[in-house]
Amino acid sequence: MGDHYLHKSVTDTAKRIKLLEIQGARNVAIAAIQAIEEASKESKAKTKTTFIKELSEAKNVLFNSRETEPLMRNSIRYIIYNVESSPSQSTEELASEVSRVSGMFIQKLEMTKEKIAEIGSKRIFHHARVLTHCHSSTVTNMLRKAKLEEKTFEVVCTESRPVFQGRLTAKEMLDFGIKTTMIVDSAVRNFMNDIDLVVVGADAITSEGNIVNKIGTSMVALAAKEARTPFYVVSELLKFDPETVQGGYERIEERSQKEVWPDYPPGLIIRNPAFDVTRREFIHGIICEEGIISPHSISELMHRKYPLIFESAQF
Ligand code: RUB
Repeated sequence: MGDHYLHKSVTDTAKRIKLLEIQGARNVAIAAIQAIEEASKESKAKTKTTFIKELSEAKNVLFNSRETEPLMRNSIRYIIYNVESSPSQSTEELASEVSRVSGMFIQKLEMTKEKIAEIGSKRIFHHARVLTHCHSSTVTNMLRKAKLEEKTFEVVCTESRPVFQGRLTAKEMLDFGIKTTMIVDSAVRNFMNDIDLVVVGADAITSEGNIVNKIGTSMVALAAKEARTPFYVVSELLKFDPETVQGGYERIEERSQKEVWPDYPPGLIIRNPAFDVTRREFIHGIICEEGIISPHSISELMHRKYPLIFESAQF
């Protein structure tokens, strides 16, 4: 590895992300940013070139921990872009630049989360029955806000097989004092006629306005469309994947068969994609920090609001 090395915070964080000890796009991105920051604070690099090599090795390890995480990629590339374009050559100064940009990014994520909650909670009306799939911290924060506004509503959570992130959602809802029902994933259509609106998170938003979220989301969207139930995606704009503008497809992570059946019989083929794509025609609106927008407007909005995301996409 020459005179540069991988910091333990990076390898540990990548491992925890892979094992789903840290889950959900926002938590994954924040953990990755913090790992990069810690690594650069303790970097022993003597030159800017070595410092950047360390950063890009850390980037590769973190990017490989989970494939479908453009928020993490956008944040880390943006940090590296700032270091590359800094006039400074001193590694101490570059490490402070990493801290500055990391802090700014995390603060931005906090602000967007609150803004989204403020906007989205208005769609949670009195006595609404809200269905959600998997666990999205952006969704649960929005529902918490609606509850704090003293609205009475109930939530239906799917289990979200194979690793049951729906249980995290259910526990959070109960902690917030929200009436909560859990159903198995395959019961969604059965209950859809009793649901007033569906809210799901996103791991990625593509240039065409499609969204990538936990496996099964597209089936929930299909059932919602059939029942004419509004289907909202609740997501910060920084989950937009600039690579999709250039023709790239969002890669869908395929996880271990053992998550589906730990001691599966030999010879059996098991497929376990973590996410699927919900096409924009199924999406009523994307609830983001800029308001409730049509998925059609995403590329234009991104170019206007976050031009640097396109510029830093090469890093
Ligand atoms: C989590 C998932 C979430 C999004 C958004 O999948 O699909 O809906 O990541 O979450 P996994 P957030 O558990 O496999 O990571 O709003 O917290 O970013």
